[in-house]
Formats: sequence, C-alpha cells, structure tokens
Amino acid sequence: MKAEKTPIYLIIAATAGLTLGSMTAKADEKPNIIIILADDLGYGDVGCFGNKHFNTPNIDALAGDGIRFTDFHSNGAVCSPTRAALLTGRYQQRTGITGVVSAKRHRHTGLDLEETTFAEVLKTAGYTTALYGKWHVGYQPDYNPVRQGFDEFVGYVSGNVDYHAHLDQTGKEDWWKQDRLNPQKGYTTDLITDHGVEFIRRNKDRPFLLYLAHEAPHYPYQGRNDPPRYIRGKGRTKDPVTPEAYKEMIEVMDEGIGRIRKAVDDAGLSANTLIFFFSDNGPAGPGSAAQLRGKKGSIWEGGHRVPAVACWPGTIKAGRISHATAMGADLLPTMAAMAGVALPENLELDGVNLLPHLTREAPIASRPIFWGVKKMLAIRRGNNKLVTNESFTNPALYDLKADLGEKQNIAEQKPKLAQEFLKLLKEWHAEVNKGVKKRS
Ligand SMILES: [Ca+2]
Repeated sequence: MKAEKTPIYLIIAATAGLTLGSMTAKADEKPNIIIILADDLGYGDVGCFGNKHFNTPNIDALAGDGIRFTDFHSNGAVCSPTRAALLTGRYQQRTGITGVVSAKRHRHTGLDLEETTFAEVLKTAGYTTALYGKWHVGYQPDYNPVRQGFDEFVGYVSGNVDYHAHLDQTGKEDWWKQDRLNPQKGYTTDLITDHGVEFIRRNKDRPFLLYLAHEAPHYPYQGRNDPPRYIRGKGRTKDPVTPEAYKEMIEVMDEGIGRIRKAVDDAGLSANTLIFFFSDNGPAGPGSAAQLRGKKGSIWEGGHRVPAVACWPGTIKAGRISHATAMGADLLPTMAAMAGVALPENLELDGVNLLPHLTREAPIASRPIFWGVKKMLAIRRGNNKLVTNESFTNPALYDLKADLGEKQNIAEQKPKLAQEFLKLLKEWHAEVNKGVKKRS
C-alpha cells in the first residue's frame, strides 16, 4: 500500500488547464456543502415521508424550504458499500467494498488510498473539510479519513458503537480524533452535532465541506439515558430492540439537524450553503420502509430507496418534490460542480451532476442504475426494474410506477425489455468487477 498518492490538484490542474492561482477563491464565491447521512433510517421513518409517529420537524423543514426526493437511492443496501460509492462517486463494486467492513473480519483493510474522495476533490477548490461521525471504510490509521482528504475527523471507524461508551461490536475502543484513539464523553448523536456546530462557527469565513455521518438510528438501540449495551473486551452482549429508543434516536438526530441549520443561519451562511440529507440504506429493527418491499440488506426497494431532502435557500426552490431517480454516487460530481472544479476523466465516475436538476429543475438524463447486494443484482431504468441473481437466472421485472411494492413480475409480458436489461446487467457486472481486489 502506498502511503501517499499524487495530489489530485496536480491531476486536475493538468487536465483542466487550471493554474493553482485560479483555484483560490474568496469564500463568497463557493457555496458551503453539508452532507448529513443517517444510518439505517427507513423510507417510512420521517414525517415528510409519511411517518405519523416520529417527530422530525427539522428534516421536514429542510424539505419544506427545499426539495424532497421520492426516488433517491443509496448505492448499497448496507453501510460500507454505500459510503464507498458516496465518497468516490463510483459504484462500490469498483472499489472492492461490496459488503460490510466488519469489526470482526475486516480490520486489516479499507477503501484504497488510490481512490479519490469528494473531500479530496473539494480540497483542490480550497475547501476546509471535516467528517464527524461514522467512517466505516477502514479501521487502521492508514485508512483513516485524514488520509482521504478530510482535514478533520472525530468519530468512529467501525459500523456502530455503544452510544455512550463508544466501544465497537467487538468491545474495542472506537472514538478517534484524526488518526488516534481519543475517548470523549457523551451521547454519539449529540457529539456529532456538537462538533458540526463548532466547525461551522470556526469556518464561517471560508468555503467548507462538512460530512456529518450520524450513527442514528442504527443499533444498539439507546437513547440519551439508556444503559450500556456493549461491554469492554466483550462487545455486543445485550441489545434489546426497543421501539421507544428508536423513536428517541431519530428525534435526537433531528434536533441536531435543527442545531446545524441554526448554526448556518447564525453565521449568515444560509443562502450560500447546501444541506443534503439522506440515509445510507433501508431500515433495520423497528424501522419502517413504508410500502416498499424489503429492508436493510435487500435488493428490493426497501433496501436502498431512502429518504432524501436538500435545502439551499434562494437557489433550490422551496417546497419542491422531485420524482427523479438519483443516487448517492451522484453527490461527488454535484459537489465538484458546485465548487467549480473540473474532474479528471480517468476517475471512471458513475454518478452524474445533479446541480442543474437542483437549481433549474432540469430533468436528469435517462440512464440505467445498477445494484449488487450479496448474490443479487438489479437494474433500473425509467419506471422499470429487473432483479436477478449472479447466475442471471429467474429474472423478475417490475413496473415501479404501477407497482412500487414489487409484487407483480411482468417479465413474461415484456420479454424484450427483460432481455435488454439482463444484457445490460451482465455487461455492468463484468465491467465493475474486472480486476478488482475484494476488500469486504
Ligand atoms: Ca447503514
């Protein structure tokens, strides 16, 4: 493994014909970007997505003052793959991270340092960058966020920690400042918000990227005053599934989103800041995928169609609802466009720039989108989705417009489309896995 990689600004400068001088801009020329990721939050777990039981006024306000996406997708159906795609703008299969980078079996590996993350892209445009919260694409300091373009990191590198003790599932200490263990007292969700608020205050005079990766509402199901679930040296020994805690976890995260928004407003930055919120996969435990089929870990819509909202007052029209199909990997090219940096062609990006859709309501050009979850594969184009396995047998075709719950297989009615989708899926599967070293 290489300790250092070629600074991306050299690649971009060479590709785009830019000089370093032209990349140093005043703060008011480049919008701030805040990406807030929930963990295992279901499509039916948010007020503005129809939930009547959980109070999420701040997420709902982001949607009301901005845009709500009804057809936004995580690239993975579990944590690490979604994050690999979000960070790189590429299908996670290309990075070798196709499953959970688990605390038990994958402590040695992580996202290849050769991959270019959105933080590295934004660094080239003069952004100050931070991740607070969950990383989950590499345990060792060599794979730490500070090696992937983040100026600052406070949080945990595993998939989940005890919300109070910050021990991972194997009972190991997992709370970091930069690439060193640095235990901190507090409830995970509040700590993530606290660091985010402080970062906004400290960086109000320069363009910043803030990636807030919440733990909520991933298990262990713990509210602010609930007892420990993970034991030092032992790990996950008791973990009751409590709907009351689940509700509290979502509501505390929502409260934190309100504090983040207030910090942006107090700094006078609301007109120059995009806040984009979504979930990394479908729900687990007591969570709801609403009318969707399947949950976290599933190839069905419930595994990867996630609540997503974005707010940028004055730039994104308030109260919009977008039914466009989009995905987490679209955010890297979108952020690059916001920052005004050209991307090198050799990145093999799979995401597309959503900025014209966000700002001008331009349609997103028709494209196939693909998923691979365990041994299952899916392709989506327009309203149609085909699901099959890695042997490409028993394909099932659905019309999501008529049948969002994926109940009616119409492959026999539309054999030509089913065959075309199967062919595209085979080609995609071969291409993204070609020569890739599996990492998880
Ligand atoms: Ca997750």
